[in-house]
Amino acid sequence: MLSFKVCFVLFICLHAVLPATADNQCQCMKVIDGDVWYGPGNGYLYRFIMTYMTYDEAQSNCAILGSTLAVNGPKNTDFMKILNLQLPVIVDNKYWIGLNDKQVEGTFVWEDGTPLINSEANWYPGEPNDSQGEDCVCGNYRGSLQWKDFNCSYRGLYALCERPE
Ligand SMILES: [Ca+2]
Ligand SMILES: [Ca+2]
Repeated sequence: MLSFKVCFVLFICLHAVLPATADNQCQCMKVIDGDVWYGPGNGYLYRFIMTYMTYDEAQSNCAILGSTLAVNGPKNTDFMKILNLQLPVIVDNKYWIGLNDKQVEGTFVWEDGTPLINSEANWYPGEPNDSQGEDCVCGNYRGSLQWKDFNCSYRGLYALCERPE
């Protein structure tokens, strides 16, 4: 009985200390097929690939891991800040997210086929500007967590991959 009470008190304290997660989803790390994935608590897991890639290469590399370029994480800066604490290496680096306007200029679409809506958008000031035909999106320009459109064939960004928990 005593140990039950201790467990219960510990449970309550942990709940008070840890940031709230959506529906008690995993704020943790998981090893899948030998790779470590991080969950910031939004129901998805993330892996950061530190190789300079074009957008298409980043898509392929995420697909090899059974994932896609990040879609749900970049929509919520609070979760991205938690992920940055879990994976500090991403803080200062530029990476592709799963968002582009390849099909129709100015109409950005997520990798899951849904259109970008205004309330999700987190553009760096002055972006997107389609400078010389930029159609693919960087999710962390100048460490701001804000987005910038880049030329899809620019081999100079890392990849942030995402998969469901
Ligand atoms: Ca464009
Ligand atoms: Ca741009």
